[in-house]
Order: sequence, then C-alpha cells, then structure tokens
Amino acid sequence: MLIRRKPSWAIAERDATPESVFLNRRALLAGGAGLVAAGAIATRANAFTLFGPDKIYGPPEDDPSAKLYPFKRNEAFTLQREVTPSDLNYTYNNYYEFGSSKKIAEAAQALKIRPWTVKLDGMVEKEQEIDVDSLLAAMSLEERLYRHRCVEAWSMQLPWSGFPLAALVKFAKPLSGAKYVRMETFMDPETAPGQTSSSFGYPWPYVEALTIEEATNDLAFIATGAYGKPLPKQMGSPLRLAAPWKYGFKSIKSIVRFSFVEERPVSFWEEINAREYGFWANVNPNVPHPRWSQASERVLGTDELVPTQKFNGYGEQVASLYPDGDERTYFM
Ligand SMILES: Nc1nc2c(c(=O)[nH]1)N[C@H]1C(S)=C(S)[C@@H](COP(=O)(O)O)O[C@H]1N2
Ligand SMILES: [Mo]
Repeated sequence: MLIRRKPSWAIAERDATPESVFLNRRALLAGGAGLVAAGAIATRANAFTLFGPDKIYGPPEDDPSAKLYPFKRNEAFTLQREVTPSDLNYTYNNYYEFGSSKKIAEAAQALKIRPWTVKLDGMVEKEQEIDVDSLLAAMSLEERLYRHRCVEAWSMQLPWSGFPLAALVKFAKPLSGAKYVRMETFMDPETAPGQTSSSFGYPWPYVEALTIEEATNDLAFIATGAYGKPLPKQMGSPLRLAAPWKYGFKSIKSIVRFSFVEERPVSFWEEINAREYGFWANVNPNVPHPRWSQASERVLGTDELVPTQKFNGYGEQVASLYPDGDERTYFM
C-alpha cells in the first residue's frame, strides 16, 4: 500500500481548533511566554478580538456576478445557532490546493475565476460546456442557512447563495444508467502550489462524488456565494458543493467538471486514506474517526462545545437515502 503524508487536519481534535491556530500563531509571532500565557487564559472569542483577524480577503472585486447578489432567502432552512461571522469564515479555510494550514486565503487570491468553464459529461444526453455566468443565468438562485461540520470536529453556520445541485443534474440530462455524480476541482499547479508533486504526494485534482439520489436530494446545494455576496476565492469560488449532512471534505471547491458515471468514483481523501475518510462520510456522533471522537464539536467563533447530531441534524431530509442501518458503511 502506498503511504502518503497525512493531511495536517488529520490530527487530534484538540489540535485542530481555531484556538490552537490563533494561539500558536500568536506565540510564533510574539516569541514570548508571557503573551502565550495571556492567550491561554483568553477565551476563543477573546483570542480572536485580542489578536485581531488576519487581513480579510472578501469576495473578488472583479467578480462579474456580484450584481446578482443577494439572492432571496429560502426560509425553509433554519439554524439553531447564530451565523458564524464572515470574517472568521473568510480567514479559516481548508483548501489544500493552496496549502495545508487554515491560513490559505492570501495564497488563494491567485485563483483566476474568469473565464470559468464547467463541463457536464459522461452519461448524459449530450455533453456540454457552459461558462459559469451562463449557468448562473439558467438557474433559479436562492440563499439558504446551512450548518457545516468538518471531520476535524469543528462546525459553523452560514448563509450560502446558489442553487440546488438537483437543478444542475436536470440541466445536464443524465442517462438512466448514471448512478453517481463525480465532481472535479480545477487543476493548475502554477496558481495552486499545493498541486505540485513536490508539495504533496496527493492524487490531484481533488475529486468528490455523490450518488444520483444524494445529488438530487433537495439539501445538496451548489454554492456560488456566501453572506449575500459572491464566494471569496478561498471558500471555493466560483462554485462549490455544500452537502451539510456529510463531513466538510465532501463539499468540493472550485468545481470545473460534473461527470455522470455508473461506477462509484474514488474520492480524493478516500484514495489517500479510505479508512479515515470514506466515500459516504455522513456525520454521525456514534461512529468515531479512527483517531478521535466525533461525539461533539467546537462551534467556530464561540466557546461552545456541543453534541454532534446524526446527519449533522439533517436526518429528516436525508435519512431515507440510507435505508440499511449499518452505521459503519454509511458513516465511515
Ligand atoms: N478542492 C478542495 N475542496 C475542499 C477542500 C480542499 O482542500 N480542496 N477542503 C474541504 C474541507 S476539509 C472543508 S472542511 C471545506 C472547507 O470549506 P471552507 O474553507 O469554505 O470552510 O472545504 C472542502 N472542500
Ligand atoms: Mo473539513
């Protein structure tokens, strides 16, 4: 078996919190034990205020779709907690194409988001290529409040703007034999240094997939924006998946291709380590990650440690997709 380097987020839960990121960064900058101690007694929220956020890279200034925003909110989707502040979401990201830390926002500004062509291919009536602005024009656009739960045991809440993946599937006109939707991120090692083989031995480009039933479930959403504006590059501009009942790594960023296929694709992290990052990756507090518990999660931007919910709280919408009850099969 090929042994690849572990992603840095594949570490113990306590090491993967925003707290450790902020405190370690501060410790590094200050190089002083006094300040580390001060940081250590500060709450996470205080740590954020005390030390200040990084430079904020918001929505790209030259995004031609900006005029479409904000989209009308679909009130059917509600949260039990407050929306995570956008500044936190803009500065705390997983996007391995641009580096293995949470601080990749600056590096991600190198991403060129226009022209951006999306391929719809494989088992479809007719293969198509469509530019993202034409796709936006063809879709009915809305805003939804969704939870997001990373496999690293942190979570957040945010308003996504976009359209249901089901609408894109319909637009692609898949043939009846198509069983999975395979999604692929752009490949350009010149703008995304993480993709150079010297940086990672990873199987680029990033690939993810859902069954057709999952992809056409109303909850599967293609996000083109967040917080009422186009997506910042670091969040996966110009279009990314939001599958909130699954761990965050399923929600692939900056998609260039949707392929309709019969065989189950091997997803990016599954290929790296199938035992730890399985294909299904449905959120389940009762099935621990092999190296840490998934029973609770840290709510980003707060001091809260809250119980994790099965399907991240979306069981009503998606539990019927997984009729046979083997938790490990569906929950990694
Ligand atoms: N192409 C690509 N998509 C990706 C990732 C990535 O590294 N590359 N990281 C995933 C993980 S682990 C998470 S938690 C979310 C993070 O999205 P955010 O930075 O907008 O919070 O994106 C997911 N999609
Ligand atoms: Mo994640």
